[in-house]
Amino acid sequence: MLPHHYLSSLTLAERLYRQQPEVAGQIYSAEVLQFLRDGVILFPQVIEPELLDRVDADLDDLPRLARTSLLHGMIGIDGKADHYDARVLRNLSKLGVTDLRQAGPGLKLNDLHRYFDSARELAFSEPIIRFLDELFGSAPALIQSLTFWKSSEQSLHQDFSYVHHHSRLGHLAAAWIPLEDISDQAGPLVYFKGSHLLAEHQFYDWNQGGILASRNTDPQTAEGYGHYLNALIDQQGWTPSLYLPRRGDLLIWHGALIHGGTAMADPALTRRSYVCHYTAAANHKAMARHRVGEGYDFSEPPSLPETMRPRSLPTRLVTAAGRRLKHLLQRGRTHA
Ligand SMILES: O=C(O)CCC(=O)C(=O)O
Repeated sequence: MLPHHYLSSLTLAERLYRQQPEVAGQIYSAEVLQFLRDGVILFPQVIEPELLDRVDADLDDLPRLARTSLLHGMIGIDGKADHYDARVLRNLSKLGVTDLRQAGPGLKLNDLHRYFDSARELAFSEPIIRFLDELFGSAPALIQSLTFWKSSEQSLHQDFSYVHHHSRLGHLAAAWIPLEDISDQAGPLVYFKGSHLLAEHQFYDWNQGGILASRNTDPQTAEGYGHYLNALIDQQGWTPSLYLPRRGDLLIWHGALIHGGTAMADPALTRRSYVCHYTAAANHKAMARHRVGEGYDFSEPPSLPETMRPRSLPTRLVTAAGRRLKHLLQRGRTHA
């Protein structure tokens, strides 16, 4: 994938904004125009507190669910070897972590929307869907959701190099939803306004001009990416913004915005957040399969943790027979 492929896959809104901003100005809402200019937009207090309470209650169950082999998480997201061992949360103990809520920075749980209705509803909250629908010009679809306990401490990056499970790479945006008020000591999200409007010569060369990162990339190239972005930021004079939201706020960023997780000043502080990546549903093969309200979910049909899985037929027969026997005995007692 070369820079010009990326640029030709941008949303119509962005292509218009780049080429004829005055025409775009007459078509799109103030929110979308601000997003096209800055690469980011904040919506204060738009997420319903009751929904966040339900997410909290479900997350309280996680230590129990983490014993199953199905719940996936990641540690060391800048590519440390631990990452692969801890992909299945049961393996967290290999890293000396017994309660995942106590894990250090870098732990992210993948796709909790597949386990919890609350997380699914949060990913498809109305303010997110309404905004992305206008931006993409078609219904948005969820690519993945990530749940963080603490700062990711992830170095600066642009999502499109890593999140490319969709056909039109330029149709990519993410929502950052705080699950609590975020302290400046907890390693907040940092981003650089305007850094999403890359020109063709400003993309990092991952491999022969290609713009996608790969697990097999040699470590020097991966390290060079951070240096490259920092040099570009200096050269362009982009300044960092820290995101210090309150529970109920929402931030949406562009798939090419330079951002990362800052270092935790106080390692004891949590920075609970829910981060969802979206693309446009248009042209996606799986689109008809997983409709959720006005949006779409690209993930596989939900796989359930062991504790919530349907039981085998013999187990169900034995349980049903036991229930029937109990019922008969109770009836016998009332008739006696
Ligand atoms: O919240 C963070 O620390 C970073 C999240 C992030 O960079 C991402 O999901 O792309």
